[in-house]
Amino acid sequence: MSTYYLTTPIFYVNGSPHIGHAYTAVAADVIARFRRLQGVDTYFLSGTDEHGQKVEKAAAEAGLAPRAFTDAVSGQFRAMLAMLDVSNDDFIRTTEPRHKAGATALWQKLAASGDIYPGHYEGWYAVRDEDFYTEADLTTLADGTRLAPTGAPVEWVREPNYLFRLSAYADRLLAHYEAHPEFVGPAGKRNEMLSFIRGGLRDLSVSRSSFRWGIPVPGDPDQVMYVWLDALANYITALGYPDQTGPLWRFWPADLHLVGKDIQRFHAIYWPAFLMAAGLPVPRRIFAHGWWTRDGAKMSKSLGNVVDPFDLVTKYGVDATRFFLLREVPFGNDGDFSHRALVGRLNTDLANGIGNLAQRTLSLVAKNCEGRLPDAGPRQPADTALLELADALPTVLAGAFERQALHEALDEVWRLVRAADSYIDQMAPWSLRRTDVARMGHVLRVLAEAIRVAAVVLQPFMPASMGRLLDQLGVSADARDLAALQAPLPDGIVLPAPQGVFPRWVEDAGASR
Ligand code: ME8
Repeated sequence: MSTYYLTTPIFYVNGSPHIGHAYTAVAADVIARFRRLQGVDTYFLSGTDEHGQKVEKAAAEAGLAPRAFTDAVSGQFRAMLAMLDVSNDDFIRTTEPRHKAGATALWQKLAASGDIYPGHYEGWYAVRDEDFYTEADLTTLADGTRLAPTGAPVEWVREPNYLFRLSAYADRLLAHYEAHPEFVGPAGKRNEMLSFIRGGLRDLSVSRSSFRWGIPVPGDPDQVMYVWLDALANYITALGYPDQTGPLWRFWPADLHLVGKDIQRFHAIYWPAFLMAAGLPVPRRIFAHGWWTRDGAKMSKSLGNVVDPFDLVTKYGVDATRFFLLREVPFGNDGDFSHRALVGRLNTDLANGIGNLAQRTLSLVAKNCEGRLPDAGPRQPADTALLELADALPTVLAGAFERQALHEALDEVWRLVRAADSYIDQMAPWSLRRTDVARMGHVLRVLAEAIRVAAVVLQPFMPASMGRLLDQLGVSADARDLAALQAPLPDGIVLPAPQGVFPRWVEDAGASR
């Protein structure tokens, strides 16, 4: 059986979860759920990144010991995943003994191969990014403040520490990029990574000695590991590294690291170089999604305009939130969050789209067919056209998922929804009731089959609502994967009374039920 291992980035616990974290997590969840629907043996990892100067500083500002602080904030991320219906198989914390042991083993392996050596670092560092910068990267404000390209303030760091021989891996990285054009996506990001490598890789400082909140460097108690080496290791420590004989190791190398565009370089350059140095296979693909702004402006704590995922779910519901995040923006591009845009999607695509289509069809079945699913009849060309569109959907979506084109997958489903809408209008089963009852039944059956396909393939995006829709279509819980679509719905089954799946959003009243 084929395997599929995918990961979210592990979230920094310096602050509460926001829409960006929800986005990464929901997108990864949709991909994981689609693989499971395909019958693939899937493993989906998320977790929290808890060490480093940024987190230590946030704990101090909160007046808490780092451990108590990270326990609390890590709990918020776990709660966010549960609230969003994210189906991760494991949740790793970098403060757990299993992770510390694995990261220590990775360090020892890199040291033993001669790729980590003692030296010292002198240069600019941005705590907010946990990243090093050169003079050429910086801009200087009128008051003399120096800023990284990300807008993060930098400080001058000068300390003895250990370096990783990144420079020695440039050629191997380039060869890998050459041999695996799919290694980094989207394509623009691949070019960016290639020019970074071609621009020359300098050895990377992989330890810090000016603070204590980290994993101690083996054999040197004055140093802690650089938080990115510590954090990236989570993808293998969660599988049991250094033990390569355990039950989870079959999932390595990862099929997909899903990341935000700001952290692509750590994943697409440093991480594969660490793995090459450790003699391990590198991940198959690293895909970067874009960033969300709010009402056109960058979100920041100081502007007080950060979108809180808990608020979104309370206000709009889990599935409308999940759907909006993936429908609104081509995956890989930046997007803008606004109440208006979300309500637009909720009403147009969900309430008036698939929700209305299902409600119209199922209430006609309830009223005119004694609540029983009608039998399939002889097919007319319009029936065949609609069912062909539906039957092709799983394969078309599989192709889109292969490229993480989640927006394309949704476009395709909505093509079917629109086609089914036109079909019901043209066939007018409400009139057939008076002229040709048998044909009315056949038309409703075609619609039920088409809606079933849409609901099955939409489960990864909106698990709970599509579950309810499949209940109403009489699809048993064990017949909801892609393979089950090969068989038609059973004739004559009694369907439960139809109930609207997506209430329309009415301003001021919220969602009307
Ligand atoms: O980077 N829009 O953690 P993090 C979209 N600990 N995505 C956003 C976003 C926004 N406005 N803001 C943040 C880290 N993200 C590291 C990862 S992995 C070994 C270590 C995304 O909590 C961001 O791009 O700062 C990243 O993918 C994720 O949220 C976690 O960010």
